[in-house]
Amino acid sequence: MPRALITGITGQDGLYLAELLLSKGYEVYGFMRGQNNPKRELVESTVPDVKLLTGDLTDLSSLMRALEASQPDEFYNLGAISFVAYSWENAHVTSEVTGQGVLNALESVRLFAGKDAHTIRFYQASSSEMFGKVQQVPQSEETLLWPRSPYGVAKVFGHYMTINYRESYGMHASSGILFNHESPRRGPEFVTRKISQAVARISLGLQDSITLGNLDARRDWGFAGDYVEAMWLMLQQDEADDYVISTNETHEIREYLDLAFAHVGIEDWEPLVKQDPRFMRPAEVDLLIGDSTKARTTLGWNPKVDFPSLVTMMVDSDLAEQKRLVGLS
Ligand code: NAP
Ligand code: G4F
Repeated sequence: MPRALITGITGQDGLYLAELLLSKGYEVYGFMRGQNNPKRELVESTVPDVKLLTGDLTDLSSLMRALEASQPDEFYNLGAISFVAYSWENAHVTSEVTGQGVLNALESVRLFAGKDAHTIRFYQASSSEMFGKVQQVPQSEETLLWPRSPYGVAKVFGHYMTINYRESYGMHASSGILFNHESPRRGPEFVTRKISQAVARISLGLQDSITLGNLDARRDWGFAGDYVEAMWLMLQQDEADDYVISTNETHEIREYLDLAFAHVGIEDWEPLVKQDPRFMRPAEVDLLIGDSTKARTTLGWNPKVDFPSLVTMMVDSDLAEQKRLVGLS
């Protein structure tokens, strides 16, 4: 039975990846921080077969202990402070967790396994946020990185550390440059979920309007369930490498609003959407659109859920949740 260790188990991708690996017969260990973490219950009820270990990406010895306890064949480093807006106000801790946390994870494998470090296949959750002020359209593995946020800068550090450990120590360390991926498990601070939750509440008469920031930004949005499959495929290759994972389509936030409101029968949504500078960013990433040709040809990966299906999946899930919360179902 192969064994996998996942950091970020309490997050959106951690849960989907754990489900995928359990379905493939893996013994799965989840690394989570904190005494009395409020997300523990969610993990225990969603993926009860995952064995939980506590620690923090900023604490090398806790990663070493997790490796000792899990003896993994595969290590998926998904843990990060992942909310871009938060990273300006908390730049130091973001660089420690999202940046140096990657170095700690890589170093823990190297120290733990020594000359056998290549036998623990390592996945780093890199991000399209690294492309920032994009230097090429669409963005591929060859595109120059130009991060626009402390989060993006920290991800660039982690990305190059992963490549460096591959080149310096022969580690099987791959970096997935994933474009935005969403799901009903997305945190409500991210724009897609913020909208799907508000649309559900507005249609049920529980909320009057939604306040957003920049509606002109464009993102290449996919479904998280499809994207964790790409992570797994990367670690099944003989050689470690870097791959862009994307749908290769881009959409404005306005298009997400169009589809989400239309799904609950509201065509004229403009009066229901307010804008507030509070939600604008000091530097914006205006346009993301990926070119995932390499992943499609080498890994045989293809996204299955398209943009309209993703939007309706999220709105339907929030409608069900809101109805349950107010006792309508
Ligand atoms: P998420 O839902 O925000 O999950 C982040 C996870 O990191 C949570 O489990 C969180 O645990 C954990 N974490 C935070 N600080 C930690 C620390 N100091 N030590 C250990 N764990 C810590 O993010 P996601 O959407 O699943 O994304 C997974 C990874 O992919 C992240 O690295 C993200 O940056 C990257 N990524 C995401 C996307 C996307 O569109 N979703 C795209 C590209 C890359 P708590 O519950 O304790 O906070
Ligand atoms: O949903 P977002 O917060 O995601 P963002 O910044 O693109 O980051 C996500 O994707 C990255 C991959 O490219 C990941 F690495 C990262 O961890 C995270 O998962 O914002 C999307 C866009 C931005 O342009 C933002 O300015 O939506 C715009 N936006 C407009 N109003 C808003 C809002 N974003 C949020 N969160 N809240 C708003 O009210």
